[in-house]
Amino acid sequence: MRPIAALFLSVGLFGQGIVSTRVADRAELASRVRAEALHAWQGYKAHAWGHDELRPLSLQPRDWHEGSLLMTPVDALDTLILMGLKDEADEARELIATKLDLGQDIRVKGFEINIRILGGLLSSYQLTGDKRLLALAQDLGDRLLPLFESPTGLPYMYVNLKSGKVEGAVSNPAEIGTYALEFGVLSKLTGKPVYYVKAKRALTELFKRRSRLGLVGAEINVETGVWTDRSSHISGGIDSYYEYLLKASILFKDADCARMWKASAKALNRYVADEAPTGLWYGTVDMDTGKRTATTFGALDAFYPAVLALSGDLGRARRLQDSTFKMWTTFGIEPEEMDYMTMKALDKGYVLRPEAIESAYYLSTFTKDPKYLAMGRSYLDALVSRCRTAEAYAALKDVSTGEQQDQMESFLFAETLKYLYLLFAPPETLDFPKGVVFNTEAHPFRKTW
Ligand code: DMJ
Repeated sequence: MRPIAALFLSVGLFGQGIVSTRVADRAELASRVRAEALHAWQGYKAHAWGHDELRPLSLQPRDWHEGSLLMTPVDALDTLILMGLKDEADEARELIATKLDLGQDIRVKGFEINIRILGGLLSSYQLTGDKRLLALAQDLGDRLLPLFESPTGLPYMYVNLKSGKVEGAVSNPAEIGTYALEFGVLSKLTGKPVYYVKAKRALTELFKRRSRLGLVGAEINVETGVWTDRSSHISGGIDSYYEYLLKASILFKDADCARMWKASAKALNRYVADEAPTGLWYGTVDMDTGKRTATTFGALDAFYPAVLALSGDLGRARRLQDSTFKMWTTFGIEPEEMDYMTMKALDKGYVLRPEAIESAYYLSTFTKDPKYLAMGRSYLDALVSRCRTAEAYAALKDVSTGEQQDQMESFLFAETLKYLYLLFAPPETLDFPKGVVFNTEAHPFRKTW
């Protein structure tokens, strides 16, 4: 790793008094993150090898379904590669190529399997050239296709990987609109347009059903196309629909997606954004009237500064990131959800989510402002002091008491530690933003076409 000069960064941001602090150089921070990733990986390997996840407190394996889909290895593989953990990456790749069984008689959530497994297989294929990963990706893409066979073209929520039987007619924009990147890359790499055609149709059918104000709701029936929950926000359940409109426009130079993104961003800024005394936030409104119905914001919403930065709106991106950092520092680590008027937590859990870190990485990349490196260091310190366990990393049940929970989601590897590492690592580690678009699980897709 290239040694980088030590930096003087401002911490104690946001009126707490600017304190000039000498921060260890970026290379040292990157190698700290790498060591933490290795620590958690070794815990997974020792106690849950071949399973979806490790339970970090009881040191027992956990599978999402009856059989394992190797959730952690698939999600972690490109991170191990980018961190230069070659032996670990090779071992994970071999496990996936020889043991991943996609034909199991299990009902899976299309969204999760798409972003974690299909996304992970495709990005790791692009990084390694291992054709076995592409073959698995195509097999999985084919098994997910029945999801789109609804009367509207909006995908169902669940599919049985063996029989193709679909279930879950009531879905939401995120679970409907988060296929275009993975399916688009699969189309590019296999030469079969069907994947992108279906995924893009889902995006356009959803966009078509926006309200007069240009907003989407929180729940829709994919068979009737009727909204069943008309509240509108950027949080979980809607979030990555917006993200994929923008990212598909960039990755595939798709002018329709660009148009849909621009119209959506405008409506969000007009109705959902909230200039509160505590800063700029995005809350919840009624999709038809624009009337504010909630002033909540949480760990998941913290993805939006990254999206704003990618879209070129650095002003809003910076301000929203200041708010999300305030959310983080108010509690020492971010809660799942809080009220931004009172700054009181409504859901005190922290499940090792990456979004605040992801946004710091984007803002650091686009602005080169060292403030975002200082933020990154705060995130790293909090993660290590609160979530590190003897053998891995654990979620928090309560950010105020620090009580840990027996859960380590695979996105700790795929996203949280990857974005932290990339924030400090030499920029040439990945050709972002020029040659790379990340899927919503932080799997980097390279524009090889
Ligand atoms: C990830 O699985 C993805 O980022 C998804 O879009 C929403 N959130 C989790 C991580 O918080």
